[in-house]
Amino acid sequence: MYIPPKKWEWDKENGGKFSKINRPISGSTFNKDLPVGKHKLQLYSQGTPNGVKITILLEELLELNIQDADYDAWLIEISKGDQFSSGFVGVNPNSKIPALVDYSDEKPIFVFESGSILLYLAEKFNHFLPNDSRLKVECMNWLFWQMSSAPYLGGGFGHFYSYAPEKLEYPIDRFAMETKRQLDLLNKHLVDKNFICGDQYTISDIAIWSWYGQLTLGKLYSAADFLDVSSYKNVLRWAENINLRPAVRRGKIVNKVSGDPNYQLRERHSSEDFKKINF
Ligand SMILES: N[C@@H](CCC(=O)N[C@@H](CS)C(=O)NCC(=O)O)C(=O)O
Repeated sequence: MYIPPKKWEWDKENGGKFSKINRPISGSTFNKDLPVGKHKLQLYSQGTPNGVKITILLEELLELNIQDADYDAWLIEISKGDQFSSGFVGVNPNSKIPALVDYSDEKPIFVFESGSILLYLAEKFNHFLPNDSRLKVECMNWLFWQMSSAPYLGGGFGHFYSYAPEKLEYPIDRFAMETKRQLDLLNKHLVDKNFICGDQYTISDIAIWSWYGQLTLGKLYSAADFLDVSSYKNVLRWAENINLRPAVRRGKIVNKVSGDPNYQLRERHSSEDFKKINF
């Protein structure tokens, strides 16, 4: 049994998969500028659930023929520590993907936190956000729900079930219970709805699908059986439906470095890049 010392000290070797990159100090560790491509929107990301939220939304905007939503997506490989470069930290002092720079204005606009980026883009282009004020509140409720709930799924359940150096019953049990409670909540919420806020597909669907949709489709942490995801029938129906959208099929493979190598587009600079993928 672990008995915490009087004062916590940083043990570089402890911490499992991310022990080489996690530090108790914020800030950059090396000097390197970020690359800048030809579009006004420059995304610095990796195709994790937080990352694909943004590429899915951008692909949805492009699907509506909004040319100004075209973007360059540069890979920030988090297992290699790319998020600690001076350039990346200059855009997001929190050193976590995704981060976006919008060069549409005279002075670049830096946007970080995936929820903030979703809202920024939805408001900028006036799509995927309800105009009706009641529905907009509901959409925001669920967007903020996702932002505060997913760390229990990713940082809690996913970390201890998949990444931690030892399988420990207590944290796995605690976070599996919370994850299943969240899935049950979504399942009840979606019983009579096509989308999270009713009939309209919004950024709250994109945010929640990227985590809970992909989890239910068996794409996260190889935990489909363990969590019995197929029992959440309404979540599954909603997740499968969204998974069929062309923009989702494209967005979810951008900046991806894990899973099937045939469905990984490490960088995206134009719609032509998807021609490399055999969908
Ligand atoms: N709340 C943040 C979370 C971002 C986040 O945790 N990103 C992870 C990948 S999904 C990351 O960059 N991890 C690298 C690290 O922790 O060093 C958001 O939604 O943007």
